[in-house]
Amino acid sequence: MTQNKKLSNWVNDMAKLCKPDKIHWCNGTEDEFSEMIRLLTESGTCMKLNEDKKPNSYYFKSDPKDVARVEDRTFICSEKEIDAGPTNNWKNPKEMKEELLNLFNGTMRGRTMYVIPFSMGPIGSKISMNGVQLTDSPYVVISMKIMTRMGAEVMNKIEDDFVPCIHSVGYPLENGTKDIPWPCNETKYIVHFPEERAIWSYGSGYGGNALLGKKCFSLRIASKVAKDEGWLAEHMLIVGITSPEGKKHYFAAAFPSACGKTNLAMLKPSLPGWKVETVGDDIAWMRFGNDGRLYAINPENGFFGVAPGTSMVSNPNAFLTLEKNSLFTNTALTDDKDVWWEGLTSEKPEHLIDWNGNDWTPKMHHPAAHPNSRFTTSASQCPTMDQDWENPNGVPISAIIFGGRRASFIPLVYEAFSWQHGTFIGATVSSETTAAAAHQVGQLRNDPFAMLPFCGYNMGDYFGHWLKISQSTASEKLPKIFNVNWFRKDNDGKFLWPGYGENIRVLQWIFERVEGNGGAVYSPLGNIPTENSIDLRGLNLPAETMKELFNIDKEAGLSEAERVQNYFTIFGEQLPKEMNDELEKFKERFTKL
Ligand code: OXD
Ligand code: MN
Repeated sequence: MTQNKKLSNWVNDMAKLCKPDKIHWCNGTEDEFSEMIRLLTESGTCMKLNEDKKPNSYYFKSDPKDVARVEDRTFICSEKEIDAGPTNNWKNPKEMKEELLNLFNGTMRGRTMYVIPFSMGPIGSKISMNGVQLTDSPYVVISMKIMTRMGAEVMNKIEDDFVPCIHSVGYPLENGTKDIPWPCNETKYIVHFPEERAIWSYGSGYGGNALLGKKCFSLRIASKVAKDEGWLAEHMLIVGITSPEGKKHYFAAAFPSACGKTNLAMLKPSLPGWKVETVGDDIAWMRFGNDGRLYAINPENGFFGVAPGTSMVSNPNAFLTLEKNSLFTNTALTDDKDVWWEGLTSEKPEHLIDWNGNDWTPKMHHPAAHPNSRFTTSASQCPTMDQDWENPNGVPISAIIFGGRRASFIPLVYEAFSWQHGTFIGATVSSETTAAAAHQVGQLRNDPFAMLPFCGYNMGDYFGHWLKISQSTASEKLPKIFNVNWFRKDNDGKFLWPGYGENIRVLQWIFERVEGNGGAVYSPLGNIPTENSIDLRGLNLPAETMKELFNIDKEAGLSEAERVQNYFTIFGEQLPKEMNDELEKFKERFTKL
């Protein structure tokens, strides 16, 4: 319970609407966690994993129709349609509220309504923000306990400026309906009211659709707050890099979903003497400090990482993080009650239960784990967490890195000529799609700043906000901007760059550039490393391959310009003039090539 009138009135109003049997105010204790696990085991939703293999860890299988974020059901309901912009679904907020009031009417019948007070960012920090999520899903309660700072301590700090987040799986238990392991609804709505700063989510129990602190709050709502208040809420990992000489810089990097943000955040460097430490793997909130530098915090408290591809070889630090006290959803299950996914071991087990609950053998053609299967685990368990990862003032950012999956054209790394050019690079990020959202996989789609599904207002205005923010400080204090592409392929479709721990070689070059060293030469995309300025010692990479990784093709550049020009037309009047200026310069540079 709470003495906070605004909060208790809201909870009472929502309870009247949703009609739960009971209300439970979450305190975030271990006892509460155990009770949720008991309930989830009873309803057949979860299974305890082998204590010797994965201590205190649990396995979940979702409904096969509830496996990823649903972008086509995600809405930004600003008062004016123009403020949602061409990249978001919009509906008039009054009409949407009416629809939602109908859907939520009685949606929690036969269930408990859980009240989850949570803080995004360290509790009590000036940069943190509080929210309260109401949900009828105990799976959400335990996930929010891992992913956010949640419970009684936050409740005591909550004043009137919390973000109300209401969530229901949309499966009431009325007239004797029995519960099922993964209740959800065919109808799904993930709705944001950016002016009111409120979130309503209906029909899904999975990931970003249901754990409302993550994408809904920390990106869609926070990006709008950030625009209004003059800071940045970004889809970025944050890492600290220390050189063999003991110098340290922090980088923030934006990549579209499932492009290896978690791997880069926990990278195990292949070059001796270099150290990479983790601040965050998905979201960065950044503000200018008194010294004029940009400081970032990770608002989250855990990782909701893509399981397939994660192994002791590809990402040992993630693997060590998830070995205990973790939740696994939609992975496969081994005969001795451990989890398995594609890429975990070089040899596939003889027999598994796949994510659909069916017998599976290596002869079968479909993957045993869903490509968007996930682990949910506490950041504090990660062996590479940076000593300042919970510093309420954040860490100073020296470089911002963009990137995506691009089989061709985009070189391994290049550096922006200026902040304005860097904003253009961010605005033109595009990537081949993955399984993180429900849509076709492998298509090239524009994903500006990797924020396409996460920007809570007009994307054209967002570009403008990036341009404007640079005026808050002296230009030499701004982070330098870079673009990387780990995913370039040769003519046979094979990756040219080994990736993973070898990416330190690229980070080293970026580090040197930030320090004012590092060889760079002009290219029409931006400055690229001079020959030999990327340290390739110990890596058997033919000189030809390096050439291909940096090959910049005139025709491809001109057709990229056309692609970008077409894309920019969707922003109409909202596209800042500077973006068209940069496009013109881009064209000119390629024309001259
Ligand atoms: C995520 C995503 O879950 O971007 O982080 O889809
Ligand atoms: Mn993400």
